[in-house]
Amino acid sequence: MRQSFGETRSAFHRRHALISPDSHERVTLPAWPGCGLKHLITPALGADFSLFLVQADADATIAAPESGVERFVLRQDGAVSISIDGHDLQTLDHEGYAFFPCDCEHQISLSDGARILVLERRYQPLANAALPEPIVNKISTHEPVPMKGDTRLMLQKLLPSGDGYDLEINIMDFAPGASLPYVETHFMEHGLVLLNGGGIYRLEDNWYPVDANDAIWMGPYCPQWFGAIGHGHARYLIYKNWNRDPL
Ligand code: UGY
Ligand code: MN
Repeated sequence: MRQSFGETRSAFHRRHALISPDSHERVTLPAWPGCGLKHLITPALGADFSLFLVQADADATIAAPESGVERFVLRQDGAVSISIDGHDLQTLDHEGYAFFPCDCEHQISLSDGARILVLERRYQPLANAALPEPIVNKISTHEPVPMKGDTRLMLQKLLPSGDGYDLEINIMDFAPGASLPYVETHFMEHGLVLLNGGGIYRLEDNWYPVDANDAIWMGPYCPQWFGAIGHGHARYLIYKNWNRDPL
């Protein structure tokens, strides 16, 4: 989508934000040597997580985050491999992803130019629930299932649903003309990245045209609805905090 001079589609409100690529800001961080980072969603907005894009400017090796932080990584481009607990490197290929529970010793190896999407948040432990297992997989291994019986709106859950997991990361695929069945409002929050296609996103009382590579933060109780318009499918990756009592 073209921007006029001095304008942006990015918008920041109390319960939501739309972050369009024209307003990405590149930074470096000590924990990501040799990489440029573009933070899309951070706790500074009010979110309980960070969602950011990473591009390696040289071959880079990245260590696990600080204790208590869980991490999800989706390969976007280039050579990306991971090692867990000192085991052999495993390569992430097309739409490959990895989930590292908190305190899971691991390394991410990125070749020069490789790109990944990263989500990190502080784990919410649950008494008597074992820590979740690390996962290395790819999106295409999950059979899409219709959401609420509508075959024009397909869902893939990338993480298992055991008690140890305190988050969901899903892929939602909308056929042209499909929409969410109602305006959702819930206590969970979302981080969303549009992977393909576009449509209209309702966030609180605003309606936004959205396109591939846009990111959205939906805070708790943000009224939300999406309708896919255009010729192709619209498809997004969506995080939500999950499986934990809101008290
Ligand atoms: O899982 C969800 O809450 C999802 N249906 N929300 C959304 O797509 N905005
Ligand atoms: Mn929702």
